[in-house]
Amino acid sequence: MIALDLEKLLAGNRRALAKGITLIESTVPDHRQQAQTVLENILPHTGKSIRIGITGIPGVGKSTFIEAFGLHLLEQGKKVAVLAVDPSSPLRGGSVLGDKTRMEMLSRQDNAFIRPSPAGESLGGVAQKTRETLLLCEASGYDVILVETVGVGQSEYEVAAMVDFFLVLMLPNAGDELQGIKRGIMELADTLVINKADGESLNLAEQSKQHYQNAMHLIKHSHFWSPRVLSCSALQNAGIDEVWNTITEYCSISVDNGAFEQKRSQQNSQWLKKLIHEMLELRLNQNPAIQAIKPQLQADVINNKTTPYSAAKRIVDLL
Ligand SMILES: Nc1nc2c(ncn2[C@@H]2O[C@H](COP(=O)(O)OP(=O)(O)OP(=O)(O)O)[C@@H](O)[C@H]2O)c(=O)[nH]1
Ligand SMILES: [Mg+2]
Repeated sequence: MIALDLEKLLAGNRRALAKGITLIESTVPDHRQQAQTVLENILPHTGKSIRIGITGIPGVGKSTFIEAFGLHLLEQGKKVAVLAVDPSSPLRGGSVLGDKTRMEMLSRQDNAFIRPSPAGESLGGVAQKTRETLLLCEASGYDVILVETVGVGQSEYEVAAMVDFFLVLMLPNAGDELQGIKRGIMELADTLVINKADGESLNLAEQSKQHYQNAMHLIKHSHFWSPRVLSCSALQNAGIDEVWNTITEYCSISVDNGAFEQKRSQQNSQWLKKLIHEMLELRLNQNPAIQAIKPQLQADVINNKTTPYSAAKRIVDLL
């Protein structure tokens, strides 16, 4: 057991929050149990923040942007938490933390909390732990939660599925069509931001903006929101306020028309569904009776001695 003072966590104590996250990230079964109890207790105090996902290719300026954006939010009197979903973090040693130098100012502020991507395998993957950490941060009084991902594999989809607003950062390179950004990502974006719109790239950034504005028209969106295309310079701190204004505008519209709550409910049901699947699969893989008959059934299916349906049914019936 890790001694955790819930009152302190709810009052915004950083050490209590860090302890809570340690519990969530722990692979010790007792800790997992305790973490779930903590989460159930804090649940009534969650949900009040704005959750923003941020993605973009390596070098686009995510860390620099989060530093500038985070500081802007602090100026607005917000408390800001920065989390990361980075599937490659066990190799890279955690993207956000490894980058703390790029968020030097932000990481020194009392009202900012920066947490690197959790490492290691677990049920639901890194995204599961990040979702739970997000809830803890909300209970601890953070008004805005930024969830960063470099977008390897499925991680953009996982992040988009846990946030209210999804931001895709792009480079000012109008010629280079979609810059290796998968089309699916464009469909996830609630707003595209062309970063590095400064110095010699200023014109190029404007061209890119036009290009993407046209491209975004071809993509299907929600009935009340057409994704914007903005430009900014994270380095020179220009255009950052416009990004925030766009997000608050989106939130205000979607809260009013009910889409905000609806999206969160859908995300929760999807999350539930995913966990049920993963838990069932884990049970199947851990069940000795099933493991005993599975190789034979697999061989029978391959040799056309039984159908995949019958084999699957025999396996699942053993649960
Ligand atoms: N000119 C210019 N350079 C920028 C801007 N934002 C970031 N950079 C530079 O671009 C480089 C990459 O920035 P990062 O913030 O580390 O990019 P990142 O997306 O976090 O990169 P990864 O963590 O590797 O995925 C750095 O040298 C930054 O100084 C900007 O607005 N303008
Ligand atoms: Mg970075």
